[in-house]
Amino acid sequence: MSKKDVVETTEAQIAVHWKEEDYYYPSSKFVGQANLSDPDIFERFSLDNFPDYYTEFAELLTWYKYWDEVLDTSDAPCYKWFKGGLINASYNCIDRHLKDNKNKTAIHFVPEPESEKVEHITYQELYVRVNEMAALLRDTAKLKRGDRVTIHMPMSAELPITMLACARLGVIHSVVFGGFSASASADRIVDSQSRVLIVTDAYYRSGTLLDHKINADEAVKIAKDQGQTVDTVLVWQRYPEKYSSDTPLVEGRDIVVNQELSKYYGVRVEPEKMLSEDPLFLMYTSGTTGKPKGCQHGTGGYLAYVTAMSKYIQDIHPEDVYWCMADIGWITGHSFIVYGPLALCASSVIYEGVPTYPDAGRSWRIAQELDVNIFHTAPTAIRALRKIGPDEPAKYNYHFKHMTTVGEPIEPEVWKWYESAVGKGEAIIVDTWWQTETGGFLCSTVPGIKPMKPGSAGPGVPGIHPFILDDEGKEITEAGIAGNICIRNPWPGQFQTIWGDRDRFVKTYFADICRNPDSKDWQDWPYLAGDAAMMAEDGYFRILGRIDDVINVSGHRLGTKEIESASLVVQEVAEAAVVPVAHDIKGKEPDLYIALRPGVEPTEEIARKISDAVCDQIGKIAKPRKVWLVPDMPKTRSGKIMRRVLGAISNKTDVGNVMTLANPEVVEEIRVMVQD
Ligand code: 6R9
Repeated sequence: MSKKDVVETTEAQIAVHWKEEDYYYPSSKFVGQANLSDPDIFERFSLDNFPDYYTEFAELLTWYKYWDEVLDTSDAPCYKWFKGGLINASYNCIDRHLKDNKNKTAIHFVPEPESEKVEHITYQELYVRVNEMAALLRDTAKLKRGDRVTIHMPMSAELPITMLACARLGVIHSVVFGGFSASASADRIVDSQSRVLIVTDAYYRSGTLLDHKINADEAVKIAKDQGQTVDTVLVWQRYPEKYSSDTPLVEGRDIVVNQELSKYYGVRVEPEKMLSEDPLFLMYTSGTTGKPKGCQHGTGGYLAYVTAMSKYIQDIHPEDVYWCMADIGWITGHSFIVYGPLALCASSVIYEGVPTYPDAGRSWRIAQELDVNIFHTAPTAIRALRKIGPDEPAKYNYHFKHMTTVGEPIEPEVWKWYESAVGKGEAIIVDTWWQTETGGFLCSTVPGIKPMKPGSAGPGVPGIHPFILDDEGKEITEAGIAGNICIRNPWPGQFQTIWGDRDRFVKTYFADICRNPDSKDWQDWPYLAGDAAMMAEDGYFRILGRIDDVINVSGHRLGTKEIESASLVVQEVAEAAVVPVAHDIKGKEPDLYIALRPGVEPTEEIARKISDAVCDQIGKIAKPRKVWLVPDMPKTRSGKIMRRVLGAISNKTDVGNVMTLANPEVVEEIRVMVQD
């Protein structure tokens, strides 16, 4: 086990934020309509019945051929779920709904400018558009089953259309969050060896139409320098009639999708019959070292899992209008805007802009106009909406039956405002704890069965068996003691590996707690999530935050190493250390400490240059709260930077005993600089 001092930090957090809270019970109206209200599910999904209980999830899908084996563990911990089964994700999200529901809205696309019309795309229209796009990908871009393609697009209806077109062909998509920089896109192009990049030329963000095409040119250039050639860039035009990007098209490389599609009008593409274990997509996420990890998700297992979670935890019925505010460029958007809701034939809302633009009522106007009744967002958005418009929800006529929070721990005060103001006391809330790696939920209450407890995610969802280990790798069975949360069993939504790096996959998530590295038995390979948590007497888990070097900014995971590496590109920088600082809206923000090279005078200009370098290389979401140009880093005698001391200074908490450091005097100097 890593020797990170989980208990010390978490107890401090608990003292500040967390009190044992009362339970909240779902209304009988909710329970009466819930997709899952039979408590026997926990009995059926006990480990004695593993892995067969997961066939209940797989049966929610339409298969060309059923599986030969539920779970193949012969290459543990790389598992194959529903092995031998044949399936297509695009078919399951679209074609199978046409017979009964072709005129139903699949996607409501809400552009950021309120003057623009909302686009309502029926399942039939989605079918037509996905088929035509699939034909373009196959015939113009020459993509085929197993190829990888990088998609760097903002929130728009064209993004799920592109993803589903890839899935139809068996092409593995890798979507990069739209707000990420060209360099982040390039890293993912190189790692996934994509020869095709798909982008949108422009998009709206807080009232400004941003040119996005420019990032594509830059990304292709950087990727080429790193040895990966992109021969085709497909450009969706955001407003083909009104606006086109100033960034010119590159002859022989760039193709305007909107125009090219005219060649494929009316073309239909048979969905590829994929093996259940074939990869569906890659989703890159930050890790403890600089290089992002390409989490590889399979087809049948992933789709079965997110469909079941959408049905039983999100409680989506076909007649619901469901709005998840996340960005499709993150796992939440993949699983709970696109694949899960569409597999269930729901109507899924996609909103281009930020929830608080142009004012704090925007989200509630959207909910009112579209009759949204299931709402899904993150603590960072809830905090922002609460801060700028605590009384806004009451002004609008919408009614949620169900709400979700995801991405970070939610403070009980914020939870209560969410429940009473946003939910108007009528909605149940699920606090879903999970990760990019896990595909779908791990801990949450089942809304029709278990009561809610503000600040706690809840027990493992049916089929997931969590437990806590201490730093020596011993199980903690007592309630109320913080440790490392782990999952005893594999599950179908679990990622299959890190793209191209099986060793890193095993090392990061399993090796530290593996009972026998040669074993092919799943019981020897519990999953280490990398979060600190504790279990209460009632079996509910309270998630306390990351134990590795990851900062969760507004629900987005940023590697401290990524930010540090970005700042080190600035010539004058000698050393960099990033620590998270509490922020009342974003949850955490990075504070960047910099020691300059000898002889370099600290200036505001250098600080700005460093901050810009971080934004350029990663994106604006990584922008440091402040760049502190310090005389030296506090270090241990073996030369390790004491990030914990810097974190205490940034957060104005006790730095503890620093006398054992190699340079204790610098701590006071930095403290004065930061705190006074
Ligand atoms: C889905 C998603 C994963 C990390 C995870 C944890 C934090 C997510 C949470 C939560 C407390 C919740 N996290 N949900 N912490 N309560 N309900 O967010 O995926 O971007 O990979 O982040 O987010 O620390 O390990 P991802």
